[in-house]
Amino acid sequence: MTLLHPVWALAALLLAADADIVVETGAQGIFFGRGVVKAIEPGTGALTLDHDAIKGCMPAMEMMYRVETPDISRGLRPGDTIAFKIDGGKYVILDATVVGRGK
Ligand SMILES: [Cu+2]
Repeated sequence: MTLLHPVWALAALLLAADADIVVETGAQGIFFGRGVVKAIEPGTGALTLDHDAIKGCMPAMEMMYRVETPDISRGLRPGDTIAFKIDGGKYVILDATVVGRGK
């Protein structure tokens, strides 16, 4: 049996804490957020957003979200600010409204 040296155990812990999966602690339920569209995936309409903190769900960050239907992303452009509704547990955007057009 090999015991992990305490220093390496600590390093592993720090690496794990740095992983996205630990940071993006999506909570179950429906939440409302606001963010700037950074990219729109052709086809699926998945949105990369630079979003503000989503109260009760996750802190501010830039990440990609799937959309319930590609229609949600239709008409959006990078730089637009949107208000959105999200299924926090699944990271799926259910609805989005443009609140500010990008330049
Ligand atoms: Cu996020």
